[in-house]
Amino acid sequence: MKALVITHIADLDGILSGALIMRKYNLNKNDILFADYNKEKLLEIEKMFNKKIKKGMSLFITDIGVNTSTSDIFKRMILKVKKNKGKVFWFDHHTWSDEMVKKLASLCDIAVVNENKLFCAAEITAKELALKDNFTEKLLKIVHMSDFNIKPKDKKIKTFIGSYVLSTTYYASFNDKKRQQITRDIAEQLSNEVPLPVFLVKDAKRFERINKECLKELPKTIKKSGISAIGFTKYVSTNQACEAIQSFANVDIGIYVNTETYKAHLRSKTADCSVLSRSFGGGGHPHASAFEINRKQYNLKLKQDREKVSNAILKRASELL
Ligand SMILES: [Mn+2]
Repeated sequence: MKALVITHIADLDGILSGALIMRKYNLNKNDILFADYNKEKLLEIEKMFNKKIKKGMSLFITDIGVNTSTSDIFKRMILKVKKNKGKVFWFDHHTWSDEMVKKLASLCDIAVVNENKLFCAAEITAKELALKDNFTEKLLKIVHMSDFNIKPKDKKIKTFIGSYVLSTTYYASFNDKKRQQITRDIAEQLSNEVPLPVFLVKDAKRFERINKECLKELPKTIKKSGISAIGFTKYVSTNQACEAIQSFANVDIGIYVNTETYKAHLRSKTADCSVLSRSFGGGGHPHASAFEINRKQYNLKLKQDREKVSNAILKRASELL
């Protein structure tokens, strides 16, 4: 089958979902487009998609949810595939609004979407493609722990997940083109049954020291209001940063703003933080979600702008949650 894949760039779940489809249908690494929730970046992906789409080509979208700012872009791409007599498959496990299900999932040939408490995107993808080999099974167990933030007991698995978290966090600071390329390289290795590429381990090690230092910067930036607290730093793994904020401020919702990528990452123990993320044009799960800070509006290098951002987010949080 001729196919294109649009999958999530940020973590192992998205990358593996793409790699599984790549292996099943013998795709080239350039047939995978790594995307995010950002509208401008998704418009770039659409341009790449438009260059690649051919008659009879199918489209797989994996590990990506949709929000009101990106839904029209996805709709255009889906309709284009259908017009070219291709099929569209969407495998996701993030929270979808009823409106988006109606607008987009209904256009797909197969859509396994919306919040899924049991399976992450790679698991759904493997199931739908009937991939049951040892390599896939083994890796799915790891990606499941990684995506659901389950701490592994096995030390080797812990290091394995840690390498992916550190390296993908590092690659998030690359420019778009370089990040796209290196993520495709990871997918290619995974599709060739190499679970842990050598360059990725090296990059993770190189990044580990920076990660530790930036994590130390976090506590002095934390601001708290009600059940939420927010902190600013960069080059830190998302879960680690949010957990540090939650425990430091003793709150339910930890909000980590990455001053490099302008992304706000939310983690909560009880409250549904995805409501807050969606209100800012982002998305995710009830206890793990994210949204983008407007670069044109704020300069996160400036203290006064960081304060404006924290105030706006904490205010909205106290209104919604
Ligand atoms: Mn995922």
